[in-house]
Amino acid sequence: MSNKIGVLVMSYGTPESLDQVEAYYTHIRRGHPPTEEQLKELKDRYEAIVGGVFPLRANTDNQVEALQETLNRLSGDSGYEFVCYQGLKHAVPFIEDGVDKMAQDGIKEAIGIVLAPHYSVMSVGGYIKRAETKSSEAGISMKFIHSYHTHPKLIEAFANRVSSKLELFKEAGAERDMVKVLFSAHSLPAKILEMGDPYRDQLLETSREVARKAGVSNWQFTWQSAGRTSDPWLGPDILDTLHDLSKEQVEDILVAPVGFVSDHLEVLYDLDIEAKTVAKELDMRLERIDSLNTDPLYMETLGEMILETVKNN
Ligand code: FEC
Repeated sequence: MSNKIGVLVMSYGTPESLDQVEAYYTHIRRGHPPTEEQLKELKDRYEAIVGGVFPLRANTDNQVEALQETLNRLSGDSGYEFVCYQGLKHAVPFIEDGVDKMAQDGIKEAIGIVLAPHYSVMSVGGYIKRAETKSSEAGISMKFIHSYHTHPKLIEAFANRVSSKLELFKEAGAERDMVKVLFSAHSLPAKILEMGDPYRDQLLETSREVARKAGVSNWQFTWQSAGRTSDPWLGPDILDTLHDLSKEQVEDILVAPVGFVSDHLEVLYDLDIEAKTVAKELDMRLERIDSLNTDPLYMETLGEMILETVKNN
């Protein structure tokens, strides 16, 4: 008889339509509605990327489906059957809805994983806290994966993407070593460093390993997508980094947003529109590596982390 394990696959979440942006933004702001101006600015960004379509929703659906297939393939005849449930941080189905669904299906044992490789108490920690509270109420025994930022298959997937985009620069006549590879991730309030949070160090480890695997020596790390609040956020921001690099006569930039695993607003707007515009003004060429989405190496990273957690318990 197979032993059924629930997998709560957690991701950021996105609205389904422009008229849901206000509720979504209010949720991100912990119940404080945005001003008219903030709301308009966010809607404009969504409209700019794909005319009101929200790519993160389909990407998360596809990742959850691909992970379930990968897990059941990798687990072979181990006697485990994995069933994946989606739980989103800021949109339906919320994390709590995913846990409820597991309970309705009679799941007693589960694993929680977030579609973000690096741990911060303010990011992955927040997902886990909500899932932990709800699963203990529902009588489900749930274990969590906190990070997987140096998994060899994750590093390989990012390194493959860096190498293939560097080839494009080469074809266009730029020497490989002259292209500055900028690893990036979502900024967080700078106070996390005083709290001894591992987020920044984990991101630097991923960047170092991807650079090593892709044979890149000309790289640096930069932050992106800082929130619009009065607290200081981790920097330098990518737009400032571009200005600094331009002063150093750098002409070719490849951005590798290793803190993200999907195509969504922070990649399609903040990098593909905003950063590209600044680079153009500075007379630089800026390209971005493709997002992982359902890359089999990424799915196997998640699958192997989950199987290891199940087997170690
Ligand atoms: O495509 C989409 O619809 C969603 C794109 C999206 C992703 C994402 C990932 C992360 N965030 C993280 C931290 C914060 C903090 C705040 C914050 C605010 C926003 C806003 C939007 C937004 N985030 Fe996000 N984030 C995405 C979208 N994020 C929209 C609100 C407007 C703005 O500031 O741009 C500040 C909250 C506050 O005001 O208190 C903090 C982190 C990640 C990466 C890890 C993860 O995926 O969970 C960290 C995707």
